[in-house]
Amino acid sequence: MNLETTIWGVKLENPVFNASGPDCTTLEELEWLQKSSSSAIMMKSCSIEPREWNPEPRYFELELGSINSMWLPNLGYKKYIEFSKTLKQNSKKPVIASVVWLHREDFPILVKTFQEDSIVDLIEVNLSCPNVAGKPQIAYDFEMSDKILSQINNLWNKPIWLKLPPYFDFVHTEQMAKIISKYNISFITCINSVWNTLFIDPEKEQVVIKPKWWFWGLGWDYVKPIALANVRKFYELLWDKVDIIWVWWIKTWIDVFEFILAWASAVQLGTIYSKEWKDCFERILKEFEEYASKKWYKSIEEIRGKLKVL
Ligand code: RRO
Repeated sequence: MNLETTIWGVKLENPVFNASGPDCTTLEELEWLQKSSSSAIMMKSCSIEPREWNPEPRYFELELGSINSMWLPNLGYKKYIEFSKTLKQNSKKPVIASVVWLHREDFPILVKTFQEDSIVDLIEVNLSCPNVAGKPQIAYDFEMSDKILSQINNLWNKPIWLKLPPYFDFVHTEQMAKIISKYNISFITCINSVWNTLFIDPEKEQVVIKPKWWFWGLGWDYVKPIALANVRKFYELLWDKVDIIWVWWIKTWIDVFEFILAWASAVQLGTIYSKEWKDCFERILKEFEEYASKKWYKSIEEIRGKLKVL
């Protein structure tokens, strides 16, 4: 089976790579990704200044998913510009930057510098980090999102995509789709963690993680139906304007198959990558390929968007 897929002209050997989340913060971690079967190297979302981790416990695994409140730990954008050069020297794998703001003026600086001074292939603008205390997720503020995109719209030559939070009502998905279609956005990631969730350990009668007043972002099986619905709805609204839609709550080959059916062109591994480390790419791809071949599919394109409706 031909596993190749393309994102806005950037060819990927297969549709599976890491999410900008766990284990993609240091050069050593990124070099591990380079050696793995991940089809691209996605770097951790970065800010202007370096940031530390939130106090522990900040990550917890539940039966059906993981919760995190990492707090955007990263080494500062200048390091990722350096890393991208080293990574591109050593292999042809696409390298993807991810940028995030803490102050209003940050996005234009970050996007412009990655456009001009780095050799990354693609840039993700993270409008949905859920874990910075006192900062709302930007993509829930439609006026602010519009303003930010208008500020950075003319700064890009490299393709830009947006990482979005989940939307729970069509009205909001439609509002965001309208904004996206005004600007030069190539694709979007659906969905970031579902923020504002709480888990209680009944034995200890206690919350399980500490930062941001014990509330956190939820992922994995708990959020899969929400992620699928967001991919599909954005497909219906933007299929002729935004090329590719991604997700990152992937655990098994079944998830890969379902998200591609719903119209994702590629998928990202977050929680499973932090759990199984780099071997998960090869395992999931092999299982996916076996299943798709059994159904006589010969390419990703044959599967993409072919979800049957009643
Ligand atoms: O670092 C984090 O706490 C984090 C980020 Br930037 C993000 O986009 N999504 C998430 O669940 N955690």
